[in-house]
Amino acid sequence: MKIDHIELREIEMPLVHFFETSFGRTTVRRIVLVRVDSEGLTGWGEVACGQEPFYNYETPETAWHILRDFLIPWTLGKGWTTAADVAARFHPIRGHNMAKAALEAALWDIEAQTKQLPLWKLIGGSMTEIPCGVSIGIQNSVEELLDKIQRELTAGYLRIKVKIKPGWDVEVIDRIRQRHPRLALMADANSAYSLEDLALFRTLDRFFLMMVEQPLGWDDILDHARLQREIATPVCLDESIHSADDARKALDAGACKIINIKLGRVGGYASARKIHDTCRERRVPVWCGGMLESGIGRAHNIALSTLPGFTLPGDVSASQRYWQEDIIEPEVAVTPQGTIRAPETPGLGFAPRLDRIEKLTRRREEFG
Ligand code: OSB
Ligand code: MG
Repeated sequence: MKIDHIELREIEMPLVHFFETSFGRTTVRRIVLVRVDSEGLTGWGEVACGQEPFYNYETPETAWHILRDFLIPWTLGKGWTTAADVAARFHPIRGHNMAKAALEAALWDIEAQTKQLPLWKLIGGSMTEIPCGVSIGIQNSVEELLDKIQRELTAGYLRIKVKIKPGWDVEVIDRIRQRHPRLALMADANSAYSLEDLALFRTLDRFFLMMVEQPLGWDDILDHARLQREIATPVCLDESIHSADDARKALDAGACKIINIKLGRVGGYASARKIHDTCRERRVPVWCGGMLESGIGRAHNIALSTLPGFTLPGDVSASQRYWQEDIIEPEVAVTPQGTIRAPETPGLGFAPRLDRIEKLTRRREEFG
C-alpha cells in the first residue's frame, strides 16, 4: 500500500434532534473526515471527537493538528504492508486516539479493497448481522423521553440506553420501568457522579438495569472498582478504557463487568481488536459505542461490531435517527428485527457521496 495522497475535510452536519448528555447538548456536529488515496483506491475514516473537549480532550482542531503535523507526514509516500503496521507506527504519540483511528481506519478500508474483502471480514468479523440498541439523550421532559423510547421499540431496537445526570436519574428510570417492566434498559452517566453518590447507585439496583455506563471519573478505574464491589448492577466502562492494557487493569481491579469499545476512543481497529480479545478470553461481553457519527464512522462501527465478542446490542443505529440526509450510499438502515446487516461489497461497503460531502465542507487541506 503506497500512500499517494491524503485529504482532510471538516464538514458540518445538523442533527435531526439535539443530543444531550451530562456534559452538554449537541445540535450540530463538526466532523473531520480523512480521505486516503493509494494506488487507485480510496479509503475513508472519520474523527469521532465532539466539538468541545467534554467527552475526552480531543477536538476537531487538535485532531487536525495531530493529523497534519505528525500522522499524515509519517504515513505519506511510504509503502505499508498492512494497516496494522501503520497503527504500530502511530504508537509513539501519546493519546490523540481519535485522530489516529480516523487515518488508520481509512487504511484498513484500502487494505480490504486490495484484498477484495468486506472490511468486516478482513478484521476477523464473523457476524453477518449485528444487534442494535439506541442511545437516547436527556429530553426536556420525561413524557418526551417515554415517547421516544416507544418509537424506538416500535422500530425494532433491542435495547434502550438513556443518559442520566444528577436531577435526571432515579425518578426517570423509575418511570421507564413502570411503563416497561421487562425492557433491556441501561443508563450512561458520562462521569457525572462520584463515590459520594453510592446510595443513589444502590437505589438504581432496584431497576435491574443491564449496566450503568461510566458513572464516575472519566479517567478513573479505582473508584469504579470500589463502586462495583458495592452494587449489583454491572458497571460498564467507556471513557476510561483506551487500550487493551487499560481493559486488563480494569478487569483485574474489578472496576467493570462489561466494556464499551469505540473505535476512536481506543485508537483504531488494531487496538479495538486487542481489547476485544482480552475481554473474550475472560468471557467479558463487549459492545460497540457511538459518537453521533456520520455514515463513514457509522459504517466503520458496523464492521467492528461483527467481531464475535460483540454479544450485546451496541449504540450503532440507523442514519435517519441522526441525519436528514447521510453522506453515504446506501444509508444505514435497521431491519424490523433490530439488526443491521453487514455489507457484502469490498472495503467499507458504503460509498461516500462526494457531492453531499462537498456541500457540507467548511475547510479542506490536501497532502502529497
Ligand atoms: O457516552 O456513549 C457515549 C454520544 C456522544 C458522546 C458520548 C456518548 C454518546 C452516545 C451516543 O451515547 C451514541 C450514538 O448514538 O452515537
Ligand atoms: Mg458512554
